[in-house]
Amino acid sequence: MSTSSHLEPPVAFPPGPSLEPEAIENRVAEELARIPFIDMHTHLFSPALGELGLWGIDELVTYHYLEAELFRSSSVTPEEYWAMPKRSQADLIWRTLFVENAPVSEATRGVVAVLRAFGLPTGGPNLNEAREYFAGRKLEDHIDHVFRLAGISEAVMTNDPLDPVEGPLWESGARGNRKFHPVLRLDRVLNKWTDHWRVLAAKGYSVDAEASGESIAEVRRFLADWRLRMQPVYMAVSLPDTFQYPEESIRGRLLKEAVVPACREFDIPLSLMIGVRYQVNPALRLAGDGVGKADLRALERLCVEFPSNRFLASLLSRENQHELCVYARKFRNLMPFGCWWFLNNPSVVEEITRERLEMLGTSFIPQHSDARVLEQVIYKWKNTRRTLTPVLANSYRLLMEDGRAVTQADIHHDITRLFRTNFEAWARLK
Ligand code: RAT
Ligand code: ZN
Repeated sequence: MSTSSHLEPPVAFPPGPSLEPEAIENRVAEELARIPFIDMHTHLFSPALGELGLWGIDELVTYHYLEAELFRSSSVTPEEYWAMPKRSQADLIWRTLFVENAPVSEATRGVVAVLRAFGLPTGGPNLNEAREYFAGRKLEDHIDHVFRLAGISEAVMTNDPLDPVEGPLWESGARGNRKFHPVLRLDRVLNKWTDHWRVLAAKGYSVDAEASGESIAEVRRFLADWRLRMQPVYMAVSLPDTFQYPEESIRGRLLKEAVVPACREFDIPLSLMIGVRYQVNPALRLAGDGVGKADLRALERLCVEFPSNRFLASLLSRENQHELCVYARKFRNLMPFGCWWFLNNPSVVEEITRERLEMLGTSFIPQHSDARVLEQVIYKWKNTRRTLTPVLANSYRLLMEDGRAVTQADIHHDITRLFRTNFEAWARLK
């Protein structure tokens, strides 16, 4: 069982001697392992939010990234699959993707890395031993252990006030804690007003189907109430590839007149995750979304119109990444973050991060895990460290070649900035 700990607190580093070129890669790897990261976007939940928090082997194996892969390698139909109990779904995915085929994809390899981290068999014919192991874990201790193995000190949640299960938990007193920061996620309000305005109305806000009359002011009251209740570190929304701003739509008005002003008033960022083509194959449910290139003029207009707002931005399309860097060079209120979802593969992460370092120095946030199942942070952060070690090392080697000495203190400072303080400063955590 691996017990390696990454969680030494960040320390001020004496500058020290300049490093030899051959030493760079090891020093980068050491600092990446030593500095506890902040995972600034996940779908994990603090234990106070009860059953919402997913963990354990059956959840890991039925992750929607793996469900998408199942349907390519098995003859099971989505309808047959959804009718199965979770345990049988996990057994089928294990057999198909891990026993009958070598698990070489990013998402399947991730499960192998997690099993390995807990000293469990990685090539067994079934999941019995893993099930037994997870059944014996106590959640609070397990969370500490997992965070240590992943090298993270904190995870930022995704909290939906209109979720019929989650909303009432907050209303009856659930809170974030020092390990789990809340985020006010607004997809239902902004993207699905027609289906959800009645939920707001039922909670006592005077809103209507067209978001007319008092609706905008009432949405602001709703945001203010939830800001007090949840203390979110930012507000967030995922947006389609067709997103435009300004836009003659309910979303356009709510964004401009309620959400953006509320973020400014509360001095928190708005996270825009743009580029989803929702439900291109609805039979796959959560795995049914696709990707499309977005028009980043929308982001430009938001940055221009609201210079005193801070925007976190993650773009789902690989084709948007260079443009995002250019916009970040133009607008100091724009913070690119993460290699989101279909981009979180070593080949693409390497390319995007290299480009960002070249264009933005260390003024961006390289990654978030997007973990939906607790133990996923172990493999997702392991992969980030492994992929970024040579990328960062190469930047320092080029710098040395061009005539500037590099010390361990430089490396420590930069990695702390990338994986902690850029986010802390943006979200006013410190
Ligand atoms: O990566 C994912 O799990 C996606 O399904 C989405 O949840 C995405 O990350 C999001 O936050 O909308
Ligand atoms: Zn997400």
